[in-house]
Amino acid sequence: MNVFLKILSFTFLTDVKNVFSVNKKQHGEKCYYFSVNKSSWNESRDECRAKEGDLVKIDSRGEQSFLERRLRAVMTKPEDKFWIGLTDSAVEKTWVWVDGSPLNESLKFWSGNEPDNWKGRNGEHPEGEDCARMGEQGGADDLKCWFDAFCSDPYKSICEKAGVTGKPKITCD
Ligand SMILES: [Ca+2]
Ligand SMILES: [Ca+2]
Repeated sequence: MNVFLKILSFTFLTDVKNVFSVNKKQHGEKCYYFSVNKSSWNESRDECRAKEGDLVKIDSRGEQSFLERRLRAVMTKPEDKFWIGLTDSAVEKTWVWVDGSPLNESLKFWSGNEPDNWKGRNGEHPEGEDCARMGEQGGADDLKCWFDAFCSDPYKSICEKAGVTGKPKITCD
């Protein structure tokens, strides 16, 4: 219960002078930007890096819980899911985060039968699904709301960057 209360007490920053503040949320020492631009996974990543961040890497159950809850509030329909910084495009079935670290087996939140590396209804995507997106508008069972998808498809995305430690609290520049 304490964990839940902490997650619910995040700060909403309303400084409109920089781009991370418009749609950003602060959790722990990280800042998040929920981009409403729809683009491929690679383009989404470029967009995050242009903001001096990267696609989000999920390091804890608390972080997954925070993001899952936040997405419920911003998703406009069931398929309105968001790219995260996880891909198996280099080696099929080997999922790695954007910082190069492997997916921790005890910290994965795939939905149902995902990842299924679907190749399309008529096999029109022989490369399969190699990028991860997340979100369940109605809430996810046990936080499990990751789905692999075609990297070239346009979706919204979650960028993350480190907060700036200062007094009295961490801010998102
Ligand atoms: Ca795959
Ligand atoms: Ca899939």
